[in-house]
Amino acid sequence: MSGDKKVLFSGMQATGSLTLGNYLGALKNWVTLSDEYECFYSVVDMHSITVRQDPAELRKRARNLLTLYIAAGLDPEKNCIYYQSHVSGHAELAWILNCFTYMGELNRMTQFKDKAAKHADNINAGLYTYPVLMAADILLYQADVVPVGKDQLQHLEITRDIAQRFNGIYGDVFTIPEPYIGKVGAKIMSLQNPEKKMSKSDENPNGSIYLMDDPDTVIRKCKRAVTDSEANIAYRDEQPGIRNLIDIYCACTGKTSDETVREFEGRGYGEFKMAVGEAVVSVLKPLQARFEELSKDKGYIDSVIRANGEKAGYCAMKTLRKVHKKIGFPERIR
Ligand code: ATP
Ligand code: LTN
Repeated sequence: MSGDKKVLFSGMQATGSLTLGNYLGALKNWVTLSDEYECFYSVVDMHSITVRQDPAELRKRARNLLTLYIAAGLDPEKNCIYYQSHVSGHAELAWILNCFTYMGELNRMTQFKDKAAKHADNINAGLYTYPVLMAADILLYQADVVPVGKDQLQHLEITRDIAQRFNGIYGDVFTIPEPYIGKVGAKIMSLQNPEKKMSKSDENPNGSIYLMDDPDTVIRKCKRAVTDSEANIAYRDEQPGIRNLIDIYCACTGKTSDETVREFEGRGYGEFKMAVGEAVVSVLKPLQARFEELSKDKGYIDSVIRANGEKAGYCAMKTLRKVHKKIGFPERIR
């Protein structure tokens, strides 16, 4: 936003415990991209309250998530790691963009339909306009690129539509963002149902590997992963369970699916599952150690929160001022 580098924005909700899917599909790519772009990584706590949260729990999870961003390798000196709720510009821009979004567009959002079905007793307006807040997050920082898992593509598409509509009326105000989908790990599936994505809100804890799971739990979950009766380790649609395990193995080891299939040719599922479990443990162990260490350093985390919150607020104001002017809000008298 300020230098020559292109801008990257992404965020994660502070709901539930992060899964291996969140790590391989999102966080890991964030780290890879962080040198190339000027990055904003937000803990999107305002998105979390679209479903009911326990306040103490939300606060704790938000802090853990912010700490985890750093533990995963994001340097808070180089990347703006902050809480969405600390920058009021998100809510302000979201309101404005609400007035440039059609109900017809929001009605098509599959995440809304899924979550409305799951929380039938609390289908609130925030849940419905969630994609507009997400658009505001991205457009506020004039992001060029937004790394997300495949499930978020529809929200990126609506963000682009809203930005183009706004620009069409007022001239070039917003950068039109592009999604960035990683090559491996873009959609990690549940270990118990390989047709369903691994999710932190899954009721069955055996379907997801959590980033804080201990090695025994990881190995046990991998061993119990649902596969098939083909007794053949191949990367194909007809064997979604095995394909998912290959994806996980590749994302953890950096190997390709062809290499993996060759490596395990003629070997049994039990042996392969064990190798997948070990590969996952080797990724999670250093991450957990770093997280523990950082969690103890309250002063350091607080300083990151303060400095980066201010930086994000400053960048957000720049865009907001431009937007206010374009839409005809009266100038502030200083
Ligand atoms: P929930 O199921 O509670 O809605 P979630 O696990 O889908 O949560 P989000 O906070 O919505 O998590 O997602 C954070 C990021 O992780 C997003 O970029 C999302 O695309 C990515 N992601 C989530 N689940 C997976 C998955 N199974 N595979 C790959 N990427 C994922
Ligand atoms: N909707 C996303 C989280 C999210 C996000 C964003 C991701 C909110 N704002 C901006 C990328 C950019 C989710 O549920 N995973």
